Amino acid sequence: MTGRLYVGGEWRESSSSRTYEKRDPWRPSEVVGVYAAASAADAADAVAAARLALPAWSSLPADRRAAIFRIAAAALDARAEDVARDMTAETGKPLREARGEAARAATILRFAAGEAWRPVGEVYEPSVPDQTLYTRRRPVGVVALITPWNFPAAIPVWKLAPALVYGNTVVLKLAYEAPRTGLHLAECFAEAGLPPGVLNVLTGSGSEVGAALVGDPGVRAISFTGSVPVGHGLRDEANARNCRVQLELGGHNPLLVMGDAELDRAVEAAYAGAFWSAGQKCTATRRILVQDAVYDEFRGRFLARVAAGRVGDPADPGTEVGPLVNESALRDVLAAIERGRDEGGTLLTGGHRAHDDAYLIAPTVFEDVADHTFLSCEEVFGPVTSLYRFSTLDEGLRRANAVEFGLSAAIFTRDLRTVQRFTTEAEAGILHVNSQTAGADVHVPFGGIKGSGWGPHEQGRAAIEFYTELVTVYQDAPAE
Ligand code: UN1
Repeated sequence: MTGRLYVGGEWRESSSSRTYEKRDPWRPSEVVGVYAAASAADAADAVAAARLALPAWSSLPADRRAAIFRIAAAALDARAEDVARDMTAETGKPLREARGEAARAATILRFAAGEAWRPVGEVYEPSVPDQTLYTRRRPVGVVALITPWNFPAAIPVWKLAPALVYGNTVVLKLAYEAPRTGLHLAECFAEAGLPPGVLNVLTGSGSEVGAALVGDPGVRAISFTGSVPVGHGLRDEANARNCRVQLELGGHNPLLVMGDAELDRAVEAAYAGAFWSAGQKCTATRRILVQDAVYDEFRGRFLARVAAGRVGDPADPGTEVGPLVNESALRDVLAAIERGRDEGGTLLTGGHRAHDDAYLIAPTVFEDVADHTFLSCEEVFGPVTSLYRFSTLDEGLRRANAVEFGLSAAIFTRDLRTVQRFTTEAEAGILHVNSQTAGADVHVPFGGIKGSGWGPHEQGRAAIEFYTELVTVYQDAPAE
């Protein structure tokens, strides 16, 4: 498989002619594709193409934009199985999750098509006669989208769909580790007849292409999902030139299991939250806090569930936990596990590489991890979670909240007063009552508080905030 850049409606090589090989995390000796390594010059060309396309696209009636989205969604549905298989081959995401994600990407496009019909302003009572006083949301201009490999279909789409529907033009930087999945999206839009330059798609390294986009004065807004240090660096540089920035960063998401919880459901949710996608979600469950009365029972059932889990080849539709994305991720996660042990954590299961070739780590569960130590505070992007024992709801909430991050949090309980306290006091942007910490419906806002994000939330109606500029119009009628 080979892939090129999509710039100004044309498929082309990198201006530097450089390419890179993408390997399969399950069979690292196998090259699954060769992709263009875009240069800073390609990034500049993509921004120029997006600027050129902006006036015509932003003045196109919304129903015409929406029509293109509906065709692109159908094109994506038609190739959903290929998208899923390519996603599995290049990132190691288990096929069962990859299939769900491919379908979700098409659903996001259909939701966005509907958004094209919604109001983009409000009318107010005037304060003088013969005046019409209203607001209008207008496109921001050229937006750059810098996307991660862990949701290589859903995240590019949930950024590009609102960006385009509100009349912006886009330069999409795909994750280095997931080029093929994202190129499917570009192909679907090309098939759907999107005008040249409205969506430009680049593959290659973040340090080169991402950096060029951040510094390009033609880029008016940047939406980024990824790591904290990269996000903060990008924000500081872009904000200094008055470029809008939206960041989706990490999480350290707690799951609270109360004494009255439905334990079987809580166990399933803990397993899925901690280990699906090999824990490589910013919404993954990093801490499982269990109330005294049910701690031992929960611990036993959870460890049994982990032992029964299907770990292995991600292309097998029965596999629940596959490999990590690459060798450096494997090394980082193994080092974090080592550090967890050094700092006094007890390893209950897992903790080791589980395959000679594949970047597979056995689902790993710790206990006795002190609250202030590395594993309890820092995001380890892998299949690693820890169990904590607590007694009162006050204590549980206080400890759940005692991290820098605030992306998602979950609780299992049947008690309404407990739910009320949780939804009022849990410090996270996404709260789950009796469901796992991960997951994001297409039509509701998604985003964190505290150190998990920056700027307005993504998805649903909330996306309009970031991708439009609000202007207020005082429109006085001329005298007769
Ligand atoms: C989900 O939980 O389905 O990168 C979505 C991430 C988040 C998206 C999570 N921005 O993991």
